[in-house]
Amino acid sequence: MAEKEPKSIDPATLEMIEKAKQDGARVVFERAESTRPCPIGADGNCCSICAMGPCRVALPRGKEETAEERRKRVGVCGATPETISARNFARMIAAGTASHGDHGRVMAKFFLAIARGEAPGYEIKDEQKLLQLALDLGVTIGDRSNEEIAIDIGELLLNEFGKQEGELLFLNRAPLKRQEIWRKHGIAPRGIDIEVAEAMHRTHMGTDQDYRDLLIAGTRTALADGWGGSMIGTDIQDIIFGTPSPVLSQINLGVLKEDEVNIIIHGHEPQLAEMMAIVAQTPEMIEYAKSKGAKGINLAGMCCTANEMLMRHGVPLAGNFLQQELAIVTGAVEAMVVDVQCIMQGLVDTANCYHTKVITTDSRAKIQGATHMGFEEHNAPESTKTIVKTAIDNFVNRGKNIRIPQHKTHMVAGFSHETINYLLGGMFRSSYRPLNDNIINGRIRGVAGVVGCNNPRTPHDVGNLAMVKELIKNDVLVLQTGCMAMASGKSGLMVPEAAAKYAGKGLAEVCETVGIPPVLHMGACIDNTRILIAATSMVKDGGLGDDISDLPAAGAAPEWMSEKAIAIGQYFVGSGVFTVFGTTWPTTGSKEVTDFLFKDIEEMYGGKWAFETDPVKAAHLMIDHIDKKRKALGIDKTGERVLFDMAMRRDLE
Ligand code: BF8
Repeated sequence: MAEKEPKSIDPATLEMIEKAKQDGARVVFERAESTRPCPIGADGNCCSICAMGPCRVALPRGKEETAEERRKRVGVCGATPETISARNFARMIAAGTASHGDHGRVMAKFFLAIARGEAPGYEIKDEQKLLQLALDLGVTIGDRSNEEIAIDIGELLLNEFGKQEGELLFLNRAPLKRQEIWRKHGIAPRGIDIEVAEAMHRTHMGTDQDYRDLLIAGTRTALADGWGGSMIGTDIQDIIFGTPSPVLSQINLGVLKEDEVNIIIHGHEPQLAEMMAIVAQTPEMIEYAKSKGAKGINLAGMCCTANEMLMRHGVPLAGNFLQQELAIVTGAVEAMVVDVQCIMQGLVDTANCYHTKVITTDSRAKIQGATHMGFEEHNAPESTKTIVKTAIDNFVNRGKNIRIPQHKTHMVAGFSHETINYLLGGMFRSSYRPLNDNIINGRIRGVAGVVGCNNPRTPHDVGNLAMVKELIKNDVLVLQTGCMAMASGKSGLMVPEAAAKYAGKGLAEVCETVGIPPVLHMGACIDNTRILIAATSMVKDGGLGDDISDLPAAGAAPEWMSEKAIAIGQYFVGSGVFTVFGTTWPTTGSKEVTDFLFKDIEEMYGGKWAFETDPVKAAHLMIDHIDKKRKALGIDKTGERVLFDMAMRRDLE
């Protein structure tokens, strides 16, 4: 990033970066300046998996090497740059899959606890989705209670983690052709944990030392995330907490309130946040807040826990990943309550400059210097009340140095797969047919998933905004999750009026007719599985080929930073999707590995990676791919609008 380039496109973020400087508080933007990335590690050329190293096998940039020099450019054990690069990449996938998998496992256990009456305060909210899942999994419904059915489902899904043989149950949700591809190439995952464990074993010193083999095993591991751990998480959360439907809310640091107790919930697993939404609004807690001089309690979200709360309850979002410390810099946050993943340790240091309490709640994610208050799901209302009271008690400790940026934007979220189905087709004939028809007739050029994180190595939210605007201007409908969805929300792209303002004519017409924004918020990162299911539904509704790889569709993460993002990208590639990442690429140090991921892999799985730091150019890589797929389907003549009758659709199929 050039020195003078603004660190963010978001005025609230810029305002708080300045305030942090004035207050002497350190935040991620400053740390990113003082700690530059290691160029050898960034390219995937550093091997640190044993004590003979770390071995750095980088070829100095711009240098040509002789065959002899190349032969010698290996680690102490002889590991080649390809092995080292592929091993590092596979380990990123394993870590991402483990994170989503552990989230899914906790949800499966929680679901069982609810069904067995061991988690008072929670219930099964979406009976329809429960019964649909029972049908999908072959669980008997009959005249059994929801709880009895849920116990069978919960046990089946929990078994997916430790399963040693066979295939994951949800693989059969994919198009048949996709399932055949997975089987043919030996990448149908057996169980979730075994794929993660095997990936870690393969990447141990002296085990798998064939880069192609490592990357193939990595793909199987990633599929255990997308069609396993993450999908289990999404489905169970919908059943317990409700499947999202459109909801209006607001986003950015301006949602914090000067005269109320501000509690931020941050992380990924929503069981505590769900209970907090109830407890924080009880008369008892509101009265308690008033007794301390506050007018009420204001709950706001950060990162993916925020997305979960937004999607189901319309709880406002304080911001995305790079804004977590900046919320504290306002001086108005009584408690930052965190669970797991994407929680910066720097929060504690920032909080030390203000009165904010950083409260960890999960036994797997403690932070030195934070207050740990373990959340007990078996005693959820009481344990949540203790946390909320701690936040209220802290209101009296606020200093005078309070500044809440006056920036917040309206957004509509809640576009689950079921909701899109319903909005497009109506309650009695819900389907993706109208979407497919509008793709076939050319009003909509294609569909793009733009997801992922923020990364301080690239200006905050800039890549997302440029890419998404370019896509919708070119009639590409955009589906979003995670921190990129929040970036679009802040920029006003997630309201229906955005269609007329930013979308191309065809996409705008469809959005206006259906009443949806041109950019749809589908949830947290774990909910990227909703995009897999939406893509599968498009295939199944006909007219757009017989596999996900045939769809005029593409994926991107312009500002990614986490290992979870690599796992997600790899499961999209392994599901047949062309996927473009920005900011940095972790295998640049090995041409062979990069070529395999960017070219060869397409012949096997129908999907491949690309890397492009310019978001507009990246958008055009996606559009070119979409056009290529349109041409292959014979629907590339977008000039005239043709109304397809059944016979014509059958011909296309
Ligand atoms: O899982 S998008 S920064 S918050 S990793 Fe993290 Fe990235 Fe945000 Fe959600 Ni996803």
